[in-house]
Amino acid sequence: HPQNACLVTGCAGFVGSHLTDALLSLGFPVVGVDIIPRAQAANLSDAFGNPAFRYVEHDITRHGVLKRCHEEYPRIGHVFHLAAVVMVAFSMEHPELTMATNYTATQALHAESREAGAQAFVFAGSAAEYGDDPRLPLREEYADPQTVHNSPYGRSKYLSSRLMQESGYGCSLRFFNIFGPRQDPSSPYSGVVSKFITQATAGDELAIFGDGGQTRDFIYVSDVVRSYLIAGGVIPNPATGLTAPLSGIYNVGTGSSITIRSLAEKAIATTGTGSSIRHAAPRAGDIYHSQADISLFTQTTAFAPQITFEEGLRRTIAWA
Ligand code: UD2
Repeated sequence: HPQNACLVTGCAGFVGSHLTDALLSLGFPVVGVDIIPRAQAANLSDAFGNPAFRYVEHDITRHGVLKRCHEEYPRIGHVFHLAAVVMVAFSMEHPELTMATNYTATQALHAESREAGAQAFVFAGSAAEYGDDPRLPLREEYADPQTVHNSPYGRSKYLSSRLMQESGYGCSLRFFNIFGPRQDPSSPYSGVVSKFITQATAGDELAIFGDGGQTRDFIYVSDVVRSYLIAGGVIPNPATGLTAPLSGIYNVGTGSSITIRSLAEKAIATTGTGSSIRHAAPRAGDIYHSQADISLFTQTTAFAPQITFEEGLRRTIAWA
C-alpha cells in the first residue's frame, strides 16, 4: 500500500492537519491541498519535515484538483475531502461562495476521483445537515429533502452527503462537535472548547451564550482521525478485520452530550485559574440540544471513542 498515495483537501486546517500527520506516520505518501499559502500553514510544520508530503496551494473551486495532485503522485488511492467554508455565520452572508466551495467543488472532486479510480472517497459531513431536528439522538435518516437547514453551510453539507449516498461511491462522515489541539480560538465563531480554554488559561471571564443548559456531543480530534482512517480503508475495520473503504453516510460523535455550563466549569477547574462565568445573550440561530446516534458507525466499524471528554480537555489545555 505505501505506493498508494492519499489526498487531503483542507490539509492546513484543524482536522486536516491531524489527518495528514496520521497518514504520513502510517507510511503513506500524502498530497495536501489548501487555499492558504505554504508560509501560513503553521499546522503543517511536522508534515513539511516529511519528504513524503507534497503541498499544493489550490482553491478547490478551480477545476481539476485531482489532475493537479496527480502531478505530485500519479496513483492516488484515498481521497479525504475536508476543504470547505467552515464558518456557519460566514455562510449566511456568502451563500453563493458557500455553495460553490462546499457543494459544487465536492461534486467535481467526487466525479473526478471516481473516474480516476480512487478506491476511497471520504467527505467531511456535519451535524448541521440535521437543521433543528428535535428528535434526539440524531439518526442518519432524519436528514432528508424536507429538512430545513439553518444555514447555507448546513444545506451545502447535506447536498454533498447525498452525492455519496446516491452514487454508492464514497462516504460522508457527519461529525458532531470536534475539539482538540490546533483548533483556532481567535475568530468570533471559533469552537466553544478552544474559546473557553483560551479564556480560562488567561484568567479571563468565560461568556456563556444563554443559560448554558444547551448540550453538545464533543468528540476529540484523534478519534475523528481514526474514523477517517477506517472509513477511507487505510487501517483495518475492527468489525471485519478488512481494510476496505466505506460507502454511505455515518454519524461520528461520542453518542453522549454535555451542557455548555458544565464545559465552562470543567475548563475552569482543569486550568485552575479561577476564571468566572458570565452569561451573555443567546446566540442567534443556535440549536439547543445536539447528540449523535452513532449506532450505524459502531455496528459497521466497532468504533468507540477512546479519549474521554476530560482527557481531551487536559490534552487541549496542555497544547494551548
Ligand atoms: C458546530 C460547528 C459548526 C456546525 C454546527 C452544526 C464547531 C466550531 N462548529 O457549531 O460548524 O457544524 O455545529 O450544528 O464545531 N458558546 C458559548 N460561548 C462561546 C462560544 C459558544 O456559550 O464563547 C455556545 C454556543 O452558543 C453553542 C455552543 O457553545 O450553544 C457550541 O458552540 P460552537 O460554536 O462551538 O459550536 P456549534 O455547535 O454552534
